[in-house]
Amino acid sequence: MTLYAPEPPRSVSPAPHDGTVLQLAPLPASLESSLAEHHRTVRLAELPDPAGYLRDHGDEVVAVMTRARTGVSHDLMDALPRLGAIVNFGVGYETTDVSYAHARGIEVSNTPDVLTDCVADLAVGALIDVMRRLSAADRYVRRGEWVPGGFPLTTKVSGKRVGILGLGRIGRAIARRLEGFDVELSYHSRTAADDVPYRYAESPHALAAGADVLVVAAAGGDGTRGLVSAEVLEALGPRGYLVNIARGSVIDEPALVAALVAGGIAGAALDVFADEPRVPEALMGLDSVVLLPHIASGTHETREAMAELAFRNLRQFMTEGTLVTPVPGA
Ligand code: 8YV
Repeated sequence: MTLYAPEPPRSVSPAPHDGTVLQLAPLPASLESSLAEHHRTVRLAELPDPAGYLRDHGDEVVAVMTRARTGVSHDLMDALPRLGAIVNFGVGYETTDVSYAHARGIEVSNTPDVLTDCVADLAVGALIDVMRRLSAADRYVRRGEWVPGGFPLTTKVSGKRVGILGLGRIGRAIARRLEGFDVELSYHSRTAADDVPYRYAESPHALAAGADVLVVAAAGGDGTRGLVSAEVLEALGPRGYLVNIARGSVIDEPALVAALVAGGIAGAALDVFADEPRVPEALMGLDSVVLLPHIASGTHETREAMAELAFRNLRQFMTEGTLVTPVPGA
């Protein structure tokens, strides 16, 4: 359907930000219908000539809805002179240059908190999966191998040393859950936190060197790119496990693949990859690796809460000119 001249919504938002909402990425159905119901919404990717639309109608757009994989480029911001808000469906927003947006007077929002529980739950589940080989054991039973033999022994989770890279909301929620497993917790983040009982490690390398499991919970983007390097993986060692529920970019993926293939680390549970949805072919046959399709926030409850919060951000911007959960500047 062409949306050059969208149907007027049932209740167009009043000033101060009357105008078109440009949707850049697919969103949950409930969010898309709220958008269509309340705001003039244009889905850029569905237009026959997106560049032509931006040229002829770019000055009608006051808000953009996007998600982490898509973000908003400099060129797109430049093409939308009245743009005032970039509303992200998701907590991560590393694909949007927030400093550039702020310099142009554009505010950016994300969906913090509402997904913390589910992402932390999945991190713990993935950690147990890779150490106890749940997915591998499931495949073993399905292949009919249980009858002839016994499944190889695995690695105990409780009592281990777990290092968390990035102690933000999600890192803290993972740590809280793991306290129940009597693990020894340490962490590394840009600055030490004074309100947690966990040991602070001065660097990712020091964190990995003192951990049996390294859990990556740091935000993506240039500031954390390749933080888990070949050297960090080497420090984690052949008995160490890696869990990543953050962003593929935080890990040097070729180094990780090489370490897993060579037994440089014991295993990895990965919900995120450098070039999603592509997963390195070399990992496909490894039982020491749990491969997940970026599902950490993917429950009905959490995606609905994310959709609601994203919509509340948009609505408040359109009616009052402010955002509910704006992201901070650099
Ligand atoms: C989503 C996420 O899978 O919120 C994030 O940053 O990575 C996940 O919750 C997705 O990116 C939502 O667009």
